[in-house]
Amino acid sequence: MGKTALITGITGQDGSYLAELLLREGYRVVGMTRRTSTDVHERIGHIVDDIEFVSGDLLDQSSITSIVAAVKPDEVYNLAAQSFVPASWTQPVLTGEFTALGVTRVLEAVRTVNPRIRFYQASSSEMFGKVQAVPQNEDTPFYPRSPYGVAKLYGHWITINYRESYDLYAVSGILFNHESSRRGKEFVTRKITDGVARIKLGLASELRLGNLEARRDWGFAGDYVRAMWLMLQQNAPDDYVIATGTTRSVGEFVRAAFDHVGLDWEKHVVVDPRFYRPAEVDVLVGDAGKARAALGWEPETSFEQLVETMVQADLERLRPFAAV
Ligand code: NAP
Ligand code: G4F
Repeated sequence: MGKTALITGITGQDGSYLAELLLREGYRVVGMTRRTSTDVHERIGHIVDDIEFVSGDLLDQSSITSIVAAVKPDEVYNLAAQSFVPASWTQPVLTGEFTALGVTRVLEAVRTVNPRIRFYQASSSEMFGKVQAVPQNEDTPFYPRSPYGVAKLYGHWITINYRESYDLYAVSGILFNHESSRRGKEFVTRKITDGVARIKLGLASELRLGNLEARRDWGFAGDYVRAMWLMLQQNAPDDYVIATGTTRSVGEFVRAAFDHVGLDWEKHVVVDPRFYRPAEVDVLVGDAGKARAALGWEPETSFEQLVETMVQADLERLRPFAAV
């Protein structure tokens, strides 16, 4: 009998890649989704018949506990969250409810239903915020700079606390930014590749962005979900940083994306202070040495491949709308 995995956040970018990986590994995959009046299966349309869906919400303890009891998972991947950093300033309480307390609700369900279930928490490099060391690893002190970062830090520590209090196999993956053609269009990489494709196809003339100086350690989401799975296959639970070890500015991503279609970015990009943040994370770069040594994990996709793949996917998606 294959294992059963329960994924919260299965309709998101990471949920879609993780579901694909677990299906390839022979798992029964169950996805928790919240009720919506429209179809949110865009990212998992190609595997929707291979997944079982259950209806629940991070805000609702009883639905989560009932789901864990009914599904009987071997592994729970808690990917659901309010994940867009700017929205955490406009909706700070909701972000705390979803992204912080939601973790406790899922952990409570695991603890009370079956403490042998293995649990993965989607922690974030946003917790390093105003970085206290370069590069950042598992021992770097945290200094979050947004309500989202603060909420993720709560989720990180409650995961460790449940591991230590109840002897759960509960791990926190501290993942640096990871992107793909399935990334939400509000995040900067996808906003850029979508904008570049629109400009190239004559559907737009400018791209308005905020801080071009911010630096991120960008990897490919498909590589990062493999690390999540590996973290739950070890003899003992532990926390890991997952990153490429290289950092690029938003401006460098912009230039690479425009270069790919042979356009001059300076003719199209407009810096718009509306996209500045009340407090910025200036630079992130991770040291994934521990994951490399213990999990055998390495990123397989380069920055250049990531940018090209994303631009190409947006060009193909938008081509039917281009003027002939
Ligand atoms: P995403 O695309 O924004 O997906 C978020 C998922 O959470 C969606 O499936 C969403 O469902 C679900 N969700 C939100 N609120 C919910 C609620 N109240 N109840 C149930 N489900 C809810 O995020 P992602 O990029 O895949 O990231 C996955 C996780 O990793 C998140 O926790 C994120 O914070 C974390 N993370 C991401 C990165 C990154 O670079 N991508 C890095 C570090 C950590 P709907 O479809 O219904 O909205
Ligand atoms: O793409 P972003 O919105 O991602 P951010 O804030 O780094 O957060 C993402 O990565 C985290 C891991 O570190 C995750 F936990 C989180 O859930 C999310 O997936 O912004 C990246 C940078 C920022 O410094 C921002 O100020 O890009 C800068 N930026 C410049 N112009 C912009 C824009 N960001 C957005 N979203 N939109 C702009 O127009």
